[in-house]
Amino acid sequence: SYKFWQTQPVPRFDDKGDLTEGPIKVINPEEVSQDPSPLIEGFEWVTLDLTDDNEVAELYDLLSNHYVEDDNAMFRFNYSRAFLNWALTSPGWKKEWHVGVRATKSRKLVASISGVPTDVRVRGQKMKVVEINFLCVHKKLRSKRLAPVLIKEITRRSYLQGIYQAIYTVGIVLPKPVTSCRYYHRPLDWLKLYEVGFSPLPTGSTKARQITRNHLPGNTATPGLRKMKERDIDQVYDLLERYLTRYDVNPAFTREEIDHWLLHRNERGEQVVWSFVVEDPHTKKITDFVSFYSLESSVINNPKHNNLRAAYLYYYATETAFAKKEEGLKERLQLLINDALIEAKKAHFDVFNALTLQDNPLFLEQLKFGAGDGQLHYYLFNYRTAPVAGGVNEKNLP
Ligand code: YNC
Ligand code: MG
Repeated sequence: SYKFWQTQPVPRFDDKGDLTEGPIKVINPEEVSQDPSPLIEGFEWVTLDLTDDNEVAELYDLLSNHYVEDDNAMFRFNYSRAFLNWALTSPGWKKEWHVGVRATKSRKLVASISGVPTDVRVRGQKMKVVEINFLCVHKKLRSKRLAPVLIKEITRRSYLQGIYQAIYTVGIVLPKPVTSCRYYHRPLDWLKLYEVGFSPLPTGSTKARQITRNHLPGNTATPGLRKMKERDIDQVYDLLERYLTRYDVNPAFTREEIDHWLLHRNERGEQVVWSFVVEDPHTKKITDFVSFYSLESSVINNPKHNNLRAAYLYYYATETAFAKKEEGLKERLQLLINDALIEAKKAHFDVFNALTLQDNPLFLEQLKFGAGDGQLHYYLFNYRTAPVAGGVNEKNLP
């Protein structure tokens, strides 16, 4: 019945199609409270300092024990400290948007919600938003209506900064998705996926046959594919911007964001994101690029394995998208993404994940990705727009 969500400026499931696009509620900055609402007895609000490694470690501990699990409680996301740092200190990040709840006496961190600023374009309208992530409540504090309190607090802190719209993804259905996607998985180490209970053995098949089926060549096939470097940023920026604006909803990155999101490196040399470009040997022009990020999951209660190393397809782009009638797009993407699989295999990932959005349906089945159980729903807060069809360009469907 969505007792909380029906009070929020989000579209309703029964909205008619004739409503105008744009903000749902006009926020008067003078009416925004200067103080957070009170928390349940014994707990208090804190602002996390993620420039302090100890506080990153506290957030890591909360999330690694209490964050998102699959429906069967077999796996739980295990975002690394390096990942949290990458995701939460993107250009323009604000300390005030790293919100925590502590137990007053023990000082233990028991809940979190965070945001980073960015710009998105929705059907050509560019706007500033806060991107919300890492909403988490300790298992012992569940079902006490703490989540709505956290959401209202990050909303208040966003409004105070003059940001009145938000974007977020959630695994469950809430009012009302802009688009909904399914996760697809491409085994890189099939035997391990089988042993942890992630991949079943299809009836009539054998382990040996599954391993052979998922085997990948040792080297990439696209001529000119190499690691992305700093000197590639301008060209990748230009290509990615043109590629992404083909979609109804897309991020409006700055050059600094491209640098941050695609070339992140930390002092300890822990890598979170892998980015590759294809450079034409004659013109030196970057014609394609592809990236993926690393996100492990803990394997809960397995005698042999305790983690699953997953690579997630991130941004990619190719000049073939701008050929007449997008001729060759499908073939080019299959080549490029297969090379990403090979690079992920070389980097010892166990599985490569992708969603059914953007041009992904052009290569998922062909490259032996299989449909998973998980869904991901995309939401906008305080902004109404018509649903985006299946997250894909209808005209691109194979
Ligand atoms: C969820 N994930 O429907 P109703 S994704 C949003 N996102 O409200 P309680 C959620 N709302 O139905 P619990 C939600 N999960 O009555 C539940 N809700 O209207 C709604 N899990 O609250 C739910 N992390 O506190 C219901 O539930 C109300 O104790 C119930 O806590 C929920 O980061 C949760 O999956 C998720 O830690 C914190 O289960 C807890 O169960 C938990 O009684 C494991 O809450 C980890 C997990 C969520 C990952 C994510 C994106 C979050 C987006 C939040 C919305 C942001 C809106 C924009 C704000 C800025 C605006 C500006 C400008
Ligand atoms: Mg609760």
